[in-house]
Amino acid sequence: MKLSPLQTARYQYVPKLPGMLRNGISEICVKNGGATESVADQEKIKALFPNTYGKNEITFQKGQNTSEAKKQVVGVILSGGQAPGGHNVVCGLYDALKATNKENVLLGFKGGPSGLLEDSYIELTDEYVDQFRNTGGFDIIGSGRTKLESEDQFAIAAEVCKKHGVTAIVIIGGDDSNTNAGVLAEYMAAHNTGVQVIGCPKTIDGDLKNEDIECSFGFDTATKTYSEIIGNIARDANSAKKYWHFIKVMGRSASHVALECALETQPNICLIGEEVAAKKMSLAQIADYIADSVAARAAKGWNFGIAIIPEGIVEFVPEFSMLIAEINELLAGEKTAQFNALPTWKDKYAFIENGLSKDAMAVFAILPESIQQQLFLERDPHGNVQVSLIESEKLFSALVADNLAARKAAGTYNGKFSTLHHFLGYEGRCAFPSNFDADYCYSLGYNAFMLIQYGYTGYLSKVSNLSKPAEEWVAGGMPITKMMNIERRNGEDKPVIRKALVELDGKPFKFFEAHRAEWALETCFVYPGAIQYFGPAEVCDLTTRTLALEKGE
Ligand code: FBP
Repeated sequence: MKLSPLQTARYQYVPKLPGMLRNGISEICVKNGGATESVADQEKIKALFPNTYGKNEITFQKGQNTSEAKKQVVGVILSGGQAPGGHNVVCGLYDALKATNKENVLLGFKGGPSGLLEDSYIELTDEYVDQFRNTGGFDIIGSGRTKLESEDQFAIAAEVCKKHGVTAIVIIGGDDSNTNAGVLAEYMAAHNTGVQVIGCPKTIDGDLKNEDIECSFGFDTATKTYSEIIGNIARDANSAKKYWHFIKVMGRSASHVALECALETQPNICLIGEEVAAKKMSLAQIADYIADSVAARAAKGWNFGIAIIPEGIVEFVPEFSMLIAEINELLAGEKTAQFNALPTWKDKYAFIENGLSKDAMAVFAILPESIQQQLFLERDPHGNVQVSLIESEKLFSALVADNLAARKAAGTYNGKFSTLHHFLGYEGRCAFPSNFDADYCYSLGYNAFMLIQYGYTGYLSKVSNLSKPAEEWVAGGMPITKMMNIERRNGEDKPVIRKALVELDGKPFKFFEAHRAEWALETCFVYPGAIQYFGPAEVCDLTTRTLALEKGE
C-alpha cells in the first residue's frame, strides 16, 4: 500500500486519553455512581431487561486496579455508515486489551454485524492494527447494516462466541445498533453465556446524543470537512459574484449536520427540518423564505449566495409527507407493474392525477418534472419512495426560480438567479479524523475495554466533558437501558434509544436563529479552511460549535 505523507505522519500521532486513564492499566479503578432508570417507560423497560436494568452509572479514576485477572477474547464489530475515528476505537480497545494482558485476543468480525453471524473474522495483531492508527475509514474490518435483533440471530451469535471463547463483544454503531447491543447484552446475560456486550456511540449524523452522550464520534470531522468545502464554495461565490449555490448535506432525518455547518460558515440560508415541521411550513413558504434573501441581496447588486439544505428536509414538510404516503399507496402491490407498463410520462402523469387526492396533486404539480419522475423511479425493496434520494437541493432551487419569476412579473425583483448544486455526504465520512475524533475515539475504545475488564455488560462506553481539553475528560460507562424508551416501530412497541433531533429551544439553534436574518441579507461568510492536524491546540483540537454552545461556551 502506497502511503501519503499525511498518513505516515498521522501514524506518529499519539491520541490523548482522559487524564483519569493516563496512569497505566494498573492504576485505573471504578468509582460507582447511582443506580439508573430508563428515561421513560420505566416499568416496561425494566420488565424487558430483568438482568441489565437499573445498574449503576460508573466512572473510572486513578487508583489500584482491582479487576479480575482473566484472559479476555473480545470481538469487535463496526455497524452502519462510516464515521471518521472508527479505526481509533478499535486501536484504543486493542491497546488497552494488550496492555492488560499480552495473551488477550481481539477478533474483528468482518463486514458489520453479519460477520458475527457468519463467523467471519480476523484476529488483530500489532502489525495489522498499526496500519490503521489515526486514519479514516472502516476498512480495518469493514462495516455493514445487518441488524442484530432477533432471538435466532442472538442464538447464532452466542454459538459463535462459545466456539472462540469470546468473553465480550464491542458494537460500534448508532442509536439502532446500540439499542440492539443492549438487547443482545440482556440475551447473553439471561442465557448465562458469560459474554459481555459494550456499545460505542458512532454516527456523523450527530443524532445519537442525550444527557449522557455529549456527541457521537465522526460528527466533528465530517462537519469540519463539509464546512471547509462550503467555506471554499462561499469564497468562490463571493469572488465571482454570479451563482447561488444550493448545498445539500448528509445527516439523515435530523438537521444537526446542516446546523453545525451553518454555525461554522454563516451561509445566507440554512433550512432546519425540525423547524419546518414545527411551523408546518409548506414548500411554497420555504421557497418564499429563500427567495426573500435572493431578492434582498439582488437589490444590493449581489446575485450570489449560499443555501444549505439538510438531507432529510422533505420528510419534515407536512404536505410533502402526505404526498409520499399517497404515492406509496398508489403504487402498492400490483399497481407498480401497471404503472411501469405505461409507455410515456404523459400516460403516467394521467395515472398519477387520477390516483392522488386533490391536495396531494396540488403539491405534486408544483414540483419540477425531474423530481416528479424521481418520486416514481427510486423505490426501496418494499416499493416505498426513497426520500433520502430526492435531490432536494434541486427541488428548492427550482421552486425559488418559479417564485422569483413571479416576483419579476410583478416588478418586485430584477436580479439574476443562476444556480449550482452540490451534495456533501460521502466526502466527509472517511476523512482522516480530526484530533478531537482521533482522541475521542481512542478513548472510547480504551474505556470500552476497561468496562469489559471490570465485568460490565449492557453499558455504553461514555467519555464526557468533551468541550474541555482531553486531560479533563471524564471516562466511564452508562447502562444502555438508561437511554431507552418505548417507541412504535413497524407496528410494534419496541424499547429503543431515542433519536436526538435538533432542539428548537437548544442553544445551537437559538444562536443560529438570532443571527440568520443578518446572514441572509449581508455577506458574512466564514471560511473555516481545512482540518489542521499539526499546530497549536486552539487551531487543531477545537471541537464543534454545537458542542461549545450546548456547554454554554
Ligand atoms: P449511520 O446512521 O449508520 O451512522 O449512517 C449515517 C449516514 O451517513 C447518513 O447520514 C446517510 O443518510 C446514510 O448513512 C447513507 O447510507 P449509505 O452508506 O447506506 O448510503
